[in-house]
Amino acid sequence: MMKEKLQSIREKALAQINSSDSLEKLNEIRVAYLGKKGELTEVLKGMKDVAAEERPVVGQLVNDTRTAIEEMLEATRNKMAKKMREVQMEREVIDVTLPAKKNLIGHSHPNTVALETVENIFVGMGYEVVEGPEVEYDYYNFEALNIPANHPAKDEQDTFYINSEILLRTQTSSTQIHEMEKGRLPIRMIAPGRVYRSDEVDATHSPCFHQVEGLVVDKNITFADLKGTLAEFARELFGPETKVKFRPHHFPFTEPSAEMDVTCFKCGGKGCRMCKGSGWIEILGCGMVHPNVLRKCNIDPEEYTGFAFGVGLERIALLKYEIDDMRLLYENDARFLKQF
Ligand code: 2NM
Repeated sequence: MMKEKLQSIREKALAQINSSDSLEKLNEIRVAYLGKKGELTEVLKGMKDVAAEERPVVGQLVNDTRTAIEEMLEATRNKMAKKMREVQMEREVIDVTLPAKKNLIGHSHPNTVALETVENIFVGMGYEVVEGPEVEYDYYNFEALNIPANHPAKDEQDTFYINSEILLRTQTSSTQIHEMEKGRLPIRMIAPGRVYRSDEVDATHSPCFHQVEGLVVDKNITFADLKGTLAEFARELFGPETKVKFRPHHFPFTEPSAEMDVTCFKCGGKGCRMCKGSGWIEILGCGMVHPNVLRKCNIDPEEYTGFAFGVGLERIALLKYEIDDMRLLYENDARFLKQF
């Protein structure tokens, strides 16, 4: 009776283990047969009803059954774990022959490219690149540049004031005053950087833009040096065929002053859409440093003379890359920027 019962338990358990498909299922089977209230445990509890002489044989049989079920559970558990590992490995396999994802690398902003071009031209002519503060004293931005207290450029309408003495610089010439004040002569420098003016945003204006201003101070510097230098700059920037012309102009910090035009690099001077039919494109302002400016910096205008110029960086970038709206430079739309 007992033997048959054990035999049937054993067969039932092994059949269930064989057809189980998960570790949870195996555990359920273990509990159902070997647990505290499991079938085999119940059999063990009934041992007291077995005749004393049969007990060792039945006891042995119970133990054998238990061992058989445990071994089968263990083997099946191992088989399942192995199978799961294999499935996992298969899923995680990396195909090293697939093409790699491209790293997206950015590139320089058109303003940066234009700045580096301008810097390289002047560094090639022996100039130093000097940067100065964007927040300036009124003195360095206006007073020392021969712009008197009642000058319209100082109007609150045009200038961002921090207080009555401190403002956001409207030009980088302030950096050149700092440099002249140091008293180290001669000077050959360019001062690139951000400048601020209270302008409405449109296709050619922004309240914050960039300038590169140049300054040379030495003995015997004449307007001929200015012309030769800026003509060479124009040729290097726009091509060797480029011609320049100077139109009289007024700046408070230079005398005489001029604006320089270059022959249109698109039509060569014949007149086109780029130069609005004139053949010329205005490119920079320049002049001989005003004696008052030199004197304010403790430089004797009888001994030293100098020339200076200022270019708008955005203007160069817009021209060189034929961009028709300055706002595009600041919107940071990658679809636009990646064209340059
Ligand atoms: C310009 C045009 C003409 C200029 C003058 C000076 C300084 F500091 F020497 F006085 N720096 N830059 C200057 C002259 C700037 O920008 C259109």
